[in-house]
Amino acid sequence: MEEDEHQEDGPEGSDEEPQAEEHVEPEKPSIPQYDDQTQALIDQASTSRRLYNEAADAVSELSSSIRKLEEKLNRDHGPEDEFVALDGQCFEFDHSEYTYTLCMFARTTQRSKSGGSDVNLGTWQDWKDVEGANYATMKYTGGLTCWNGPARSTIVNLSCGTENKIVSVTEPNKCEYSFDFVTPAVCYGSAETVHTHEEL
Ligand code: MAN
Repeated sequence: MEEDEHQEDGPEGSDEEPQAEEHVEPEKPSIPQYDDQTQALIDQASTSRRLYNEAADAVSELSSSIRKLEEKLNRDHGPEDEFVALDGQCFEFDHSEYTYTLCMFARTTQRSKSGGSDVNLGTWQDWKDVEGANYATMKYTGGLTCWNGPARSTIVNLSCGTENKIVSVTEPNKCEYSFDFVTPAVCYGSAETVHTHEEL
């Protein structure tokens, strides 16, 4: 007891030091300590929240794939679906100044060889009705708007060829592009042959 008293009676200023140490303690309440049962519930909630977010992300990705597949299913791929295999395929054409790209049923682009990003020359709109030659011309519209001009657009003329390939790109009018594309998909037989196929 005496010793205790001595300590207390001792340098009173030294009492302040332990108090100063105690001041560090208020930081502790910022990391709340829960009883085991509450902590278990918190952990369970965190896990559930993480699993929910992962599932929601997966649903969102699947919805996006379903939407894209539905769009693809609803697209007009020709009277015998002969263009379905081309849907989504991309082809490039090397021009002196630009590299042109055609992504079938999606978009056309132009990229300058001196740098810069892709310029949208149009997104898939529809087939261009040409009497006697349906499914021979594709329209891509609503591309990047030209300075003092229209939104860029592209016409893609299809003709029979042994491989899928862009054979020429021109700009007949400012910001109106014309691609010539050859493909086996338009190497139709005679109308009779097509008819016979339908009967089979
Ligand atoms: C760029 C290219 C050309 C186009 C002009 C219009 O240079 O996209 O094809 O004619 O812009 O300003």
